[in-house]
Amino acid sequence: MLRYVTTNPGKVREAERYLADGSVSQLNFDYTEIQAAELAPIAARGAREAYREAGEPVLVDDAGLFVEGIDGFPGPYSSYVEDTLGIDRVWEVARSLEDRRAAFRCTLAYCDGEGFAASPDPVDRGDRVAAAAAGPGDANADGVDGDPERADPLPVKLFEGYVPGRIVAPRGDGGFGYDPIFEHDGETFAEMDTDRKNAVSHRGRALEKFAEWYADR
Ligand code: ITT
Ligand code: NA
Repeated sequence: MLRYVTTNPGKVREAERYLADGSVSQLNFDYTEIQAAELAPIAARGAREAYREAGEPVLVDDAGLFVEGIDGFPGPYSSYVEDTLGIDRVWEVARSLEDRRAAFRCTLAYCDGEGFAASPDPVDRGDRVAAAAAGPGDANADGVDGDPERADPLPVKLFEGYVPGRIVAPRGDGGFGYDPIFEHDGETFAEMDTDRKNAVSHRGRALEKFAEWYADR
């Protein structure tokens, strides 16, 4: 059984749409979130820790909101900022910005204790072309320089998704987290139902790639 590692039931609801009925269940495990400028090393390290905890295949989901006009903040600190400032005050900060463009990013990290077939690029970065809001970085670098995690031999496979949008005054009551203040194509994510959000979202894009790989691995 694949375990979807998150404390956030909203993520699981979205993920279930991509994975066969009964093939995945939530592992409510709060893995250590290292400080890093990128989501990939955080997710990769979390996947190794979760796999060692669970002893069965795990998929870690690390996401963040990157606001262009404030250099990609809160990015990897999105969870902390939601808990401390809250989304209404994030909107208050953003409303004073000339440039309210933003992006959600999601990195999925899979670990099952086995190696993976060699591939030229272990991360599918297909939709990262417009990832300017997320800043530079190498998603393949699993761990930062000097990080002892880098030497961890447990293989992890990464999948990424990205969606552009802009920060707006809160609207809608669906979804979770920053959804009410993130508008894509005229609607906030909180105004969309799960299928509609999945069809365009960072998580949906990452899950689509994962599900395809997982089905014929
Ligand atoms: P886990 O780490 O246990 O999975 P979390 O909610 O803290 O739960 P993240 O660190 O990945 O997950 O999320 C960072 C923040 O971004 C957090 O405040 C989430 O509510 C928010 N977030 C993540 N995905 C989101 C989405 O699809 N829509 C809106 N907000 C999202
Ligand atoms: Na988190």
